[in-house]
Amino acid sequence: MKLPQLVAAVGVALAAATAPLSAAAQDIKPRLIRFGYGLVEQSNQGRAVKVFADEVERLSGGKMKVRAIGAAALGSDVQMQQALIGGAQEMMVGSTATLVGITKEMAVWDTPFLFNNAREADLVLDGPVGQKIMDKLQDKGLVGLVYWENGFRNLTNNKQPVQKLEDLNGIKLRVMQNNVFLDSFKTLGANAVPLPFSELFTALETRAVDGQENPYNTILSSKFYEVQKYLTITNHVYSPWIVLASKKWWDGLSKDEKNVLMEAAKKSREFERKDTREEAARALAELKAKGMQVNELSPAEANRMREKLSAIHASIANQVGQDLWKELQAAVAQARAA
Ligand code: TK8
Repeated sequence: MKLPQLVAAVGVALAAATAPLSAAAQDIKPRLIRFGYGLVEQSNQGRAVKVFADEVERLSGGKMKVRAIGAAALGSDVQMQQALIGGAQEMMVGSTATLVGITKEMAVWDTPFLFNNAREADLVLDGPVGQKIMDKLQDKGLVGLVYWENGFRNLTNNKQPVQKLEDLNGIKLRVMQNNVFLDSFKTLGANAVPLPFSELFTALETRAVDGQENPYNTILSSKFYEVQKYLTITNHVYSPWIVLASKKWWDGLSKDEKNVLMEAAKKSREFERKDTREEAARALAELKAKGMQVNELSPAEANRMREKLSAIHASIANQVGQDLWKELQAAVAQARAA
């Protein structure tokens, strides 16, 4: 072989090795994936599900199709989790907080003031501790693919501006269905009521509850500003979302099909976090423009709240086990120093 021929031959071989296997050559069957989520289509959650769906279709050469069903039309987070476990639904995205009844270790993500910023959250969630907790779902019939950002949560209510801890007294506050959230807000003096997200707007509208807490993005996309007057910037906890598959269904997929879903999930995570952060950065101004009265806590009051909430750390550690709790604290410290 002459040198130019050799170069050409090596070039062809390299191209073959690095080109993605064409979808047609892979072990991919026609599949319909019912993917449920709780927020509306025009939300950060809805936009990212769309990215996931498009990516699955593209990577599978159109063989795998995602039917995205938002606005809790397939049920609340908890109902969808059960449908996944039973194999009646293939995929969903929802709060890790609503999984605590299934996998108790998920409670670590509900630790108040665990992360100071999104960078720390990304490092810990995408690192070994995040993976370890995600893997625990498998014993319960669920497969976790990736974490998305729900975001830092802030408080809204319809009674009075919350300027100090005592202002929470007597406020009937909807919380996610999990004991850490329940304990957190009881500790702060609120009358905490667990309710599925799918019932929240109506509960606020009919004044069955006075308030709730969620990231700016959700307060905006779910139009809570229509039924809530006061917003207090608390950033009391960072909530992840998690993309889940039914294990019953997942176990029947080929390696190539699993790869398509994993790749698409990673792509959607990248998109979702960026999109969510961009939206959060402008959402507060929009909520003000919609008429919400916004206040920040004074540093002294923010500290009082923080201190009160540290009282529940011990019970979270007990619930998830001291070893995991220590691992988590070490991972956070490492992320903070990075
Ligand atoms: C959407 C929920 C929501 C969560 C909540 O299904 O329940 O307040 O923040 O994002 O998962």
